[in-house]
This record gives sequence, structure tokens and C-alpha cells, in this order.
Amino acid sequence: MKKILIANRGEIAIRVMRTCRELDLESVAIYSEADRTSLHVRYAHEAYCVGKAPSSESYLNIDKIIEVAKQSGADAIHPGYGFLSENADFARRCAEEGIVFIGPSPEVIIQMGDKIQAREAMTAAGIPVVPGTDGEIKTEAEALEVIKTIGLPVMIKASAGGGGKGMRLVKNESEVVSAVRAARSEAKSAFGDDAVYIEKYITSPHHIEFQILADQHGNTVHLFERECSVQRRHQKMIEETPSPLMTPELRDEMGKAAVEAAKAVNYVGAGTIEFLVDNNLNYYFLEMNTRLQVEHPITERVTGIDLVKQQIYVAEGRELEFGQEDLKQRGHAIECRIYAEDPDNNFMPSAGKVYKISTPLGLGVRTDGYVYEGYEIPIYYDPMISKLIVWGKTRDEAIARMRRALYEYKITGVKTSIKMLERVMNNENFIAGNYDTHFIEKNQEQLLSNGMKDNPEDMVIIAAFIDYLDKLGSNATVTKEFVPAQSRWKKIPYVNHF
Ligand code: MV4
Repeated sequence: MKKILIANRGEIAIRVMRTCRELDLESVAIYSEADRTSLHVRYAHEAYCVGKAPSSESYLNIDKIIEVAKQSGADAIHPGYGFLSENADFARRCAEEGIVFIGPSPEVIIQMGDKIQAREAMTAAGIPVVPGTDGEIKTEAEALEVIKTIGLPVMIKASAGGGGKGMRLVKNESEVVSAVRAARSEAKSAFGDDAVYIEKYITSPHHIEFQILADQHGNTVHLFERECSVQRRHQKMIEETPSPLMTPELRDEMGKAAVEAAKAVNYVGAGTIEFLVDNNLNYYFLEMNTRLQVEHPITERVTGIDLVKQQIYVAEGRELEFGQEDLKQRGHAIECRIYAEDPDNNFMPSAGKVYKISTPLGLGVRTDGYVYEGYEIPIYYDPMISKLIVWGKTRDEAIARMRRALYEYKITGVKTSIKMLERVMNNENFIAGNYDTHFIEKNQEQLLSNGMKDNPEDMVIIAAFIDYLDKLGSNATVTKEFVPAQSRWKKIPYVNHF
């Protein structure tokens, strides 16, 4: 391979291109009309506009992307995550056009995209799945029948769903009929497929996923787990590895199950096996993601493996250079996702111009982002603007480092989730590793805004700004740029926050 087209935007496009540069591969960017000024366009060796701002007309435009790949002479396409990354038609088109799709086969994408088929394949392979229906439930009478055997509460899930869409929790028998109907119609309109199935509801589970990597020669390894239970409305906020819940025995067992799961479907490439783990450490297969995931950097940090490099090597047909016994977890890594959202206003996306940005640096800190000063965040795409990843020898050190890095992270012009992430890092339950998928709702009071108490420095800056406005109004000589006044609250004469 000499040239790779990256069919994506934002931080992940740059993430992939960085590895391309290290491998001496040229990168081809695609961009929508809303992304002309995006950093991935500047970073790439070549860049081509593929359509209008809505992703349906650009980042999802298969014909146009294939045309650009051929025109630019790209040997392969890396789809990143989201967009076309789990689109079997796209993977098939690439193969038909003689372009390497950096990902698994279209057959596996279809099989794992259909949650009923995935459950069946895992059951056949002896992987524990959540107790529930063998296949699709056809009638509401059938649903009631199933519930008699597995008991309430249950979840009705769309086979074409995943990530929480088309899902209904049922606590009482009286809700069954309406829940099945609701899940069906939501699935029909969202996915064009109204097949649903039933699972026993696991009350307070952990979401723990295993990273796997498989080559074309039958070698499959896992790269341990990621704990992803800190979520809000199915949107992950924080991921860490190792999981505070995990024991060496359980890790070994679940890791083996993840490798078996991948082998059972002849998986090739990087993938993720998602499990629910209950408080008694029972684990159940939930879904398989057939792509590189947002949170892959924490795995890279504790294993030392560049997952994008491995994806490219595997796609080139190389054999994995390491076996399971070569892989070790070293220390602890945490990722915080920075969203351009306002946590004090129901997490409304906060689009607009980034006025100032100053990203954290220093020992054990990585940021994967794409916004720069003066950049206008488009409203059309995901509001995640950056990922902050830290490493520490221990979990405590990683948490302390994350607090320090969040303190250093300054963004003005748009609202972000940084303050809320700081509150999580100071939450006693999080610090104790005592959390599950209900963490945010259980700790709401402490995690939502507490006015100015968070950060006295903010008060200093605001006081200085009021002083500045005052001087402006009184015709006193002041510089055009606002500079925070000398802080008498600190022992040092001047801190330039910007
Ligand atoms: C569940 C569950 C409890 N029991 N299934 C949410 C997203 C989708 N991937 C599956 N989800 C869940 N499925 C059974 N049988 C609880 C959830 C769930 C959840 C899972 C992972 C992370 C956060 C979550 C938040 C709420 C519900």
C-alpha cells in the first residue's frame, strides 16, 4: 500500500493520518462543503470535496467516495468510526472496485449488525448471552410466552438496533404489548427493519468491552478490556482500562471468550466484543462492533500497540507480530471525551467559533482533537471535539493526572463538558471505582453545575473582565485585547490564561 483514503472527518481522520505518516503512506482526505477549513483537510497529502454539508450527501456518499479513491489512486480506504464504517454495501463496493477496505468482510458486518444473528452465532460458539429469545419474536402473544419463562423485567430490543435505539424496558406485564409495538415502529422507521427480540433485563450492569485483533492467517488476540460504564443517554463520557471491577481470573476468562467470539465468525481486523457484567461478575455478550472505536487510545496506551497500524498491516495481509503471551497491560489509562455541549443547558450542542484553545501537555497526556483557534464548529456532525487520554502507573495516579490535564484544558467560544468531567474526577464513587451504567443518574446532584464553587480561578478572570469593561467605559487607556488583571489571590504576579 502507498496511499490510503480516509472516509471520515474530525479527530479520527487525523488520528488515522498520523499513523499513515509514520508508515510513509500518503493520505487522501475527503470533506464536505462545511469542512473546507477542517484540520483533517490540511493534514492530508490530498483532499477532495465530496458534497454538501449533510453527511447523507458527503461522508455517506458511497459513489462519490469510490470515485475519489480511484481518481486519487488510493489503494485502500480507512472508514474510521461512524459514517460508513459498519456499512456492508460500502465494504463490498470497495472489494468490487479493487480497493482494500480496512475492516472486516461485508459478511461479518451484516452478521454482527443484525443483533439476532449475532446472538445466535455467539450461542452456537458457547459464549454466554443474556437469557432471552432464540430468535425474533413474531407476535405479542409470543412475547408474553417468553416473559413467563424468563421473568420480568425484560428489554425489548430491535435486531437492527444497537447503541440504545429501538430499546424498551418492560417492568410490568401490562406494558408488554405497547412496548413491543413501540420498539417495532421505532425500529421500522429508524432502520427499515422491525424485527425485535427479548432479553432479561440486567439491573445495574457494567459495560465492559474487549478489544480484539485478528489477521488473515487465523491468528486472533485480545488486547484486554475497556470499562465504559460512565455514559449519559448511551453517549460514553469516560472510559478506562483496566476496569476497576475486573479480576485477573475474570479478565482471562472474558478475554478467551472474546477471542472465541471473533474466531466463531472468522473475524479479520480490529473489533470489539461488548459485554454486560452484573454485580456477581456474570458476563453476557451484548454486541460486537466491527470497527475501530472512539475509545481505542486507552488500549493503545496500556498495551503499547498502535491499533491503526495493526489494522493497516492486517489489511495488507501481514501476520500479527505478537501472540497473546506477548501482550501485557502496563499501568492505567483514562479517556475523557470533550463534547461541545452545555451541561448546564440539558447538554445542548454548542456550535460556534472556538475563540481560544489551549490543550494540556506534559507527562502521560495525549489529546486527539481537531479544533483550532478561529475554527467554527459545524452543526452538522458529532459534537465531540476532542479526547483527552492520560496514563498513570496506578489508577490513582491516572485520576490525579486527569484532574491536572482537565485543569490545563481551556476552551472559550463554545461550551464544553470539561467542568462536568472535572466533577467526575472528584466524585468519591468514581474515585473508589464504585460505579456502573447508572453512575451519572445516581450522582446527578454532585455532577451538575454548582455555580462558581468549582473553580475560584474563573471568578478571578470574571472579576478582571468586569474591571476591564469598567475601564473601557471610563475611557481609561486599556489594551484592545482583554488580559486578566494581576491576581491578588495568587502568590505569583500574573497568570496568562490566554
Ligand atoms: C441491556 C441492559 C440491561 N439488560 N440489556 C444500552 C445500549 C445497548 N447497547 C444495550 N444497552 C443496554 N442493554 C439487557 N438485557 C442495559 C443497557 C444499558 C446500558 C448498557 C451499556 C451502557 C450503558 C447503558 C445504559 C442504560 C442501559
